[in-house]
Amino acid sequence: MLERTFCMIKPDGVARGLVDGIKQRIEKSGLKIVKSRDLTVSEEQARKLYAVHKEKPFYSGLVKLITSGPSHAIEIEGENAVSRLRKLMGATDPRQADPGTIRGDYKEDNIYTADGTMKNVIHGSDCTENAKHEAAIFF
Ligand SMILES: Nc1nc2c(ncn2[C@@H]2O[C@H](COP(=O)(O)OP(=O)(O)O)[C@@H](O)[C@H]2O)c(=O)[nH]1
Ligand SMILES: [Mg+2]
Repeated sequence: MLERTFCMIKPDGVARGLVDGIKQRIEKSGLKIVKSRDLTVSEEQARKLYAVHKEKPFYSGLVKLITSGPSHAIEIEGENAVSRLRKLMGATDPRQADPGTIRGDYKEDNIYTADGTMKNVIHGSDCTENAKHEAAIFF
């Protein structure tokens, strides 16, 4: 199925200069970048993006991290784009992410911020419905 998905290089990834390298990996995998832009995520956008996590203990740290500096939003198109991007990203916890994945290869020595929020470089939608919803927040 030809699908669109959404991803965002989070402030920790942008601050480390990983935008171009990550975009090259996405394109090299055969996925097409159809839109991309720099932005700093607002509180309101963060609350929309992470609405499903609002009851989690790490929610406030998540909102704080994603709004902490410049991010880079990307919309992607390709056959089975959602699952292909998730595979390319690797596991949520970078310590569990396989070598060759974005989160695995760009893992920091200390994956936690001072207040205990997990840094994992990139967000990616988990289904086409959420991809559409998330892309509409940022494009
Ligand atoms: N501190 C902490 N952060 C987490 C944990 N699980 C998820 N997160 C963060 O919350 C984000 C959203 O979680 P989730 O949707 O489950 O993972 P993703 O879809 O792989 O990004 C993750 O990318 C992490 O930044 C956790 O157990 N502890
Ligand atoms: Mg998720």
